[in-house]
Amino acid sequence: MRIGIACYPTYGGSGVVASELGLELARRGHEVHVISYAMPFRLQGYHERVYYHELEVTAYPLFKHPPFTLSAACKMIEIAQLYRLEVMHVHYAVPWAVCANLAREVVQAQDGQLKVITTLHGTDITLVGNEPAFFEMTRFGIQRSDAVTAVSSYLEAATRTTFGIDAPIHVIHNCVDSQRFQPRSPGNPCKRLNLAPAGEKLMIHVSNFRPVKNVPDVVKTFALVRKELKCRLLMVGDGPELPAARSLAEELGVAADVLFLGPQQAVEDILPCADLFILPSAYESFGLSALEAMSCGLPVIATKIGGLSEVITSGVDGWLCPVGDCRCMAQRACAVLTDDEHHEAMGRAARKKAVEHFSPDRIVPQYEELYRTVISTDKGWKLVRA
Ligand code: GMT
Repeated sequence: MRIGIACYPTYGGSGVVASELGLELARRGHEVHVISYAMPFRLQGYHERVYYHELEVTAYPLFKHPPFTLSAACKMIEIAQLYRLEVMHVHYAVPWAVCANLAREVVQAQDGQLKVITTLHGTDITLVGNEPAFFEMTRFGIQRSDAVTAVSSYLEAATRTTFGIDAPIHVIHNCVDSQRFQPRSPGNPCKRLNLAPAGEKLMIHVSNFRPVKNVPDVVKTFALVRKELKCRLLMVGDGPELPAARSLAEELGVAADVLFLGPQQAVEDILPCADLFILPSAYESFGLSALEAMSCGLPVIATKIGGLSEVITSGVDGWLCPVGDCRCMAQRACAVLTDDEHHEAMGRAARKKAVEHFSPDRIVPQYEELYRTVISTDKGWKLVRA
């Protein structure tokens, strides 16, 4: 198939999922055309059958706000026509779903064919898309897509409730490449000497440091854990809450043991060095960063919110605590980090879950099947049943 993929390029789950999916589809022989306004970071390098098309937003003195949505739709039209794309698969509803619907209208008006698939990732429904400024257009983009997928059952239900949608929304979980995200082992060693010079345990948090991630709770939980055992915290990523996290670490007297590593291209090189992943989000539709950690054999301490319970089984491969309950997260973390047998069992279960339930071989064919169904269906997504 000839597939277009549009996504955000920045450090964020939707761009990662879109890029990894594109690479997997190309490996399976499909031709993949990725549209974004910068090279998505997980797409770097040369990959056979993957083509990147940069979208430029025209500036003009008259425009206080350059019309990004129109430029994106025009780029989709250009690429769809040039490469005879069959499907435009957009990741994150705002504004990509609307752009793709516009592009399809134009392509069809010129006697072409293009099907639109929208994958909902989370904040496009729960935070951004339901803002009054975007609500109606988000609903329109979703309703008019030929097929819609959500990355968790939780998000599917939330979309129905928020937007009053009754047509099918296909739940397709995210996946992780377990070959790349491997546990620490003699074959995949990790230089812990600088990270944990005194043999400390290592907790790790990876995110884009947005308010929804509850970054202060990472630091607060760590401060509680550190009172009980020798431990350090690795903070990977960048975003608006980073300066506050630094200040809080100072304030709580743990700054010397918190290492801010910045955004990292290859998080799979750092994750295996750590012992425990922490994700105290106020909301999380899936938690891809947690899944990547689990694939590296790390138990996860997270919040009982959104789709996280579809990824983490509390008490088996991690623990889920109420949002904001740092004491609960710290107690669980201490229990896991001070009992080697328990830690090893949870790490093994985490890896097993990632490999058995969330492998690309299990997930990507679900997208391929959806593409085939949508391409061969004339009347659009209302005929496509989950
Ligand atoms: O997590 C973020 O802040 C980024 C955001 C995105 O769309 O780029 O992530 C969302 O999509 C990820 C991939 O499907 C999910 O794993 C994340 O849970 C989801 N984030 C939230 O729901 C906050």
